[in-house]
Amino acid sequence: MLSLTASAQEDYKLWLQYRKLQDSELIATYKSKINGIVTFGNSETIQVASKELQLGLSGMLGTTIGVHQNIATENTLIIGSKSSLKEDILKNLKSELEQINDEGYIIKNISFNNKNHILITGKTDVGVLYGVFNFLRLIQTNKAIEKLRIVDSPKINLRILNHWDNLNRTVERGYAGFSLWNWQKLPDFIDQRYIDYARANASIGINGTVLNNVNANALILTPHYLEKVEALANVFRPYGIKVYLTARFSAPIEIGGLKTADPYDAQVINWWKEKAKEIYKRIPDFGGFLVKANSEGQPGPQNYGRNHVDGANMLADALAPFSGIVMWRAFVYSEHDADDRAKQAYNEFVPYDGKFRDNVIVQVKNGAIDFQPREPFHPMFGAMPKTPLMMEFQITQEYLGFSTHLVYLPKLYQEVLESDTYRLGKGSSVAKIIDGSLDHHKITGIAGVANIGNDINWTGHPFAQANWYGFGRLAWNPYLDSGEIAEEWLRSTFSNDENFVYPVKEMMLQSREAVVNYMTPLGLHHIMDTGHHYGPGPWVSNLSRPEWNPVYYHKADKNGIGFDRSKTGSNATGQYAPEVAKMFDNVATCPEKDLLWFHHLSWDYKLKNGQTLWNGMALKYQEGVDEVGKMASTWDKMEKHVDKQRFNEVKMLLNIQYKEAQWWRDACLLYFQQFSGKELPKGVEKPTQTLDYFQSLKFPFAPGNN
Ligand code: GCV
Repeated sequence: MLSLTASAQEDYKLWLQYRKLQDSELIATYKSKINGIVTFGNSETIQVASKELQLGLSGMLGTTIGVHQNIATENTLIIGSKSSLKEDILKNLKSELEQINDEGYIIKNISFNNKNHILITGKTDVGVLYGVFNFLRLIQTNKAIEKLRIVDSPKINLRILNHWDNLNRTVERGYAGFSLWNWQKLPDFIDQRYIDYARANASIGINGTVLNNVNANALILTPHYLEKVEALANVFRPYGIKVYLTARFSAPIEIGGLKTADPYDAQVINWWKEKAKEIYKRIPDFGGFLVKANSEGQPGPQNYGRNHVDGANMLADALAPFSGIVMWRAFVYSEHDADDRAKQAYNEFVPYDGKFRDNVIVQVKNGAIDFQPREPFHPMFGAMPKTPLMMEFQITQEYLGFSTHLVYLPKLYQEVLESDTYRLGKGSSVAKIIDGSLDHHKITGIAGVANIGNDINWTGHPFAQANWYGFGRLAWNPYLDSGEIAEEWLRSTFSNDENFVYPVKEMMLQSREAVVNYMTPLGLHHIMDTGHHYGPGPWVSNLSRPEWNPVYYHKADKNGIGFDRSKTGSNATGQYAPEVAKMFDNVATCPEKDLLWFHHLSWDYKLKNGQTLWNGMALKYQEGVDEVGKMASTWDKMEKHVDKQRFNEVKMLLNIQYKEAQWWRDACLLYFQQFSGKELPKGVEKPTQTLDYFQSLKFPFAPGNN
């Protein structure tokens, strides 16, 4: 019979391990500061906050930390929001309270009636909950709690996970098992997972979840499913998490019995209004709709000769009376448009700037193609000042080795967020666009395509948990450093031992560049195998849509390799601000990491290090393989710091990653060598197999590919 080992349960606990601290002196110090918990207010949110504190503190300090009825005792931890706290406690907090927004929090050592306490407060109970999780993180990461004055608020309003979960529980691009949502057992059966999911999300500040796939099924909007959605919304509410759904644009036909879904049709308009009413009756704080329309075969307003604005605004009007929002995706490209795919979303959306309703936010992927290991930032971020733009990152690793490869994604997120759009001159970073600080938008948002499934460890790879965690932390504050986030995560998830934390943090930070190097160095992109996107497939050229074929992207021939997007090519560079366009246009100033994204260059082109393009590219592939080798040897030294199960899991996965990095190197170099006609340079290992062998590999049941 299958039984869960203790360490498998550790996997399940994510970064909320709360295991007893190693350092007994530290425990004694913490204990001396925290005798008990005193709560003000009795909302469900305050109750879960108090429960979490009891669980966390008792676990980490190895003794029961209980709830006290009042603050007579010395050294309590006081939690409660502004509206429930005593006036004499509040009176010294004026300036801190002015600095936070509704979800913000304050953690402060205070003295009350001549006794010392730690206060966690905010303007709302959810703010308090965020403060509680932050306080627990201080203990988890062994920080001092003597002179606390933490005043913090999220910089982005909508911090949302997008689940690409289908109603049959398969997950599009999901590599961690089936969907968490057990639709058949809902609404009456509430899986403990739903609660733990909410705890984990709240602990990193995520405040929304889109439950179902953007390739949507209209049935989610029928009463049968809405009842189940309502049950989930009830579970998530105390944790500050709102539920959103994807809306299939043709739902009025499919489940409404109408003949059309034309956004100008009065019956259609009315159908959506009634649908919104019905949803809000069940879920008064329903967040709104996420829509993929006229993209990859999904229905949309263009089916009726209307445009994105018509479609989005119609839905926005239906939701507006209830304060709901529409997240309208800009991931569009068409097989009928001969222009460079990278330009199409911009071409289609930028003319609509300023035309969307106030409760519409346009959701834009981080790059103009599709969640590649590296893409320059999407030009739309610098081009629609009158429209709130929401970032869409992918947390699940569709193009980055599924849940088999260790790739620490916050490094990628940070690179994008820091990119300068130059929209208002130097210093107009993508982060400033999406947090609204540059254009003062009312709604601001960031979405991450979830990497979560019903695997015991949630994310398939123990280190993929860090990507969920890091997404949440950057959603809260897009200016955080990915290295600091990695450190926090390691300390909370595994150990505070610095002999573990520092080398493993280094390994995580290196992992993103490693995957770029062994898959798509120097700006190459979208050369993954067809459909499932697992493994290399630079040779694929037989798909019905040209822009689905890797050959469309690398354009390798005997003269060279790369996509000319400069002004002499597709002029995608022209979609950026002049300063940025100029930098990308000129091969001498274009960062080498983006070289072949923007330029088609001869095999003999000289790189900055003096190598020819062919040699430099081959060496990059080798570097990627070597980096994975180093990651594996770093991990091998960590055995004494990690429980057996997680140690072995990661070890096995790194071994697979090493083999697959070699596979990538060999398959790509053998394929491109046909065009370059050149030998592999010294330092690049001999291929492990022939090109024919690599081309013969098929993966008919690769996960995530519906
Ligand atoms: C949900 C890519 C993925 C699709 C995904 C699409 C999207 O094309 O391969 O699985 O569909 O992006 O983001 O809509």
